[in-house]
Amino acid sequence: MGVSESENISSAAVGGRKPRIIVIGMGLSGVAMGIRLMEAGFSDFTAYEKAEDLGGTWHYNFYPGLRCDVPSYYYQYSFSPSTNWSHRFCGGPEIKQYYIDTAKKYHVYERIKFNSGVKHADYKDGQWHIELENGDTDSADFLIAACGILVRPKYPDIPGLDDFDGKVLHTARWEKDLDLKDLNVAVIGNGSTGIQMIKPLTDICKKVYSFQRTPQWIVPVPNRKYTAVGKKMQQLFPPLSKFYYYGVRFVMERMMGVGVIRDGWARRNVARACQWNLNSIKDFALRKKLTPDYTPMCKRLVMSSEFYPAIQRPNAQLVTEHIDHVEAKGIVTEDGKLHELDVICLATGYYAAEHMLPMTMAVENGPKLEDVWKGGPRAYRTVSMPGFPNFFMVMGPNSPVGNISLASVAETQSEHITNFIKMWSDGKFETLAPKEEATERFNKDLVENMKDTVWTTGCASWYLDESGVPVSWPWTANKFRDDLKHPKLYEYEIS
Ligand code: N01
Repeated sequence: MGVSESENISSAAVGGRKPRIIVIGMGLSGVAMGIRLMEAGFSDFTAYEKAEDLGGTWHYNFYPGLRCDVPSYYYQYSFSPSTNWSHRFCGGPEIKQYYIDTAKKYHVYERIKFNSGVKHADYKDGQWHIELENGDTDSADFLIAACGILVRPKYPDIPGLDDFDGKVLHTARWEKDLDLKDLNVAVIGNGSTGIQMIKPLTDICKKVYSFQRTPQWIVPVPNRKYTAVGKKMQQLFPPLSKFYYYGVRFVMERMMGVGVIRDGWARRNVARACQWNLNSIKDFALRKKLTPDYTPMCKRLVMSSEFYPAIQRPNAQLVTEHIDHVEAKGIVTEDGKLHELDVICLATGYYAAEHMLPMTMAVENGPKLEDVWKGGPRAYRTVSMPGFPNFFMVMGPNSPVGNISLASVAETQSEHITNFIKMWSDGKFETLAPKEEATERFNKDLVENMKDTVWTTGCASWYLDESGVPVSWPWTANKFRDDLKHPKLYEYEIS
């Protein structure tokens, strides 16, 4: 992509009307959106970010062992590959720094207002008007929500949690400089987060208890360190890093991307790798406790070569008895046993279906967000909503969150949105929103196609909404890119 690194050059690319644009959220989705806007020459935008820095997930999370479970070469923008990744799966701070550096490189960073949570958005008199939590207001021709998915931490409803004498904290609300050395620590939850924490905690804690409600399938993926020579080669031959990007993308999309949407060799191979990994546990009783009774990838597949060795360390204990309650000294399981603790870590996940909430939205003489999403979030092709003119989402409902890298998803959606804004700039429309019947058709089709996906094969996971329908994409990555590249204009209300 030819994004100019100079604002003046990119501005020159625009010939028509100059839109005013508001972007909400500056995680990897918002940054991708900002870059695409800059590329198109739409530099009159402000990005509002409620945190004090950019990064979204990678800003809020800094628990021990935090790493991306997608290879870093694929968890970056295709147009701005890093030649400096330290590992195959890099840690949180390194990923956050990549997005900060990229936002700065493309002059997005200076358009961000931090500590600026948006409370409400109104569409009135042909414009979007927003109100911030601090009372400030702003208006624009286009409103783009890039508010993220795994944002709102889920706190478990465990009796007595407030009575605990020690510290209780959610992994997404970690404390800087928290010292867990020589302490007795519990991790409740064994999704990607809980499992990542066990090895680093066993390195320093006196005792680590992993409270498991449901076992997870775990695929082993050694986290290779990249050599200085390899990095130098990429710096000397920049096409090499693009080659790595597309190579990893090809493998991930053919393997995981296809495996989740239909049965076949990809799903079977992932299952074999998981079973082989599980068989590495020699203690039969422990292996049994760690054996899931559902198809691999039904829940988000956990990638780790460290968990099984770590949970077999002398200072680690897997607890499969269900938690009964918490009291001052620790956690009491249903067998009446008290596990004495200093710290309880809640790796209990997120409210994944709460896109944009708690922000409210309303259109004059039109819909309110809370009404249209009463039965769960719903969109047209993941990016727009009927009745909400000139409004778009990056990582909106049913984005392919379980299929492909979110960086790639954000790129595709940002480009789609920018193309519409270009049309506005060229005077091709004043307002645009998808038709209700097209949105209904899309969602019906989506639900129908979910039947073949692994997410509906019989497990509970954050992919499922309240009615049990996965909030992901039931088709291939190529179809996603193709659909968003070729919008069907007849499916939109255009004025
Ligand atoms: O959350 P989860 P997560 N009592 O919802 C358990 C991404 N991520 O934070 O399975 C006891 O997957 C719950 O048990 P069960 C990644 O996409 C990415 O781990 O419902 N246990 C489960 O074990 C991931 O999928 C990276 O029976 C309770 C766990 O808590 C997503 O974030 C790194 C409980 C929740 O698992 C979410 O992962 C980390 C209760 N009351 C995460 N309530 C990257 O590398 C819940 N649980 C990008």
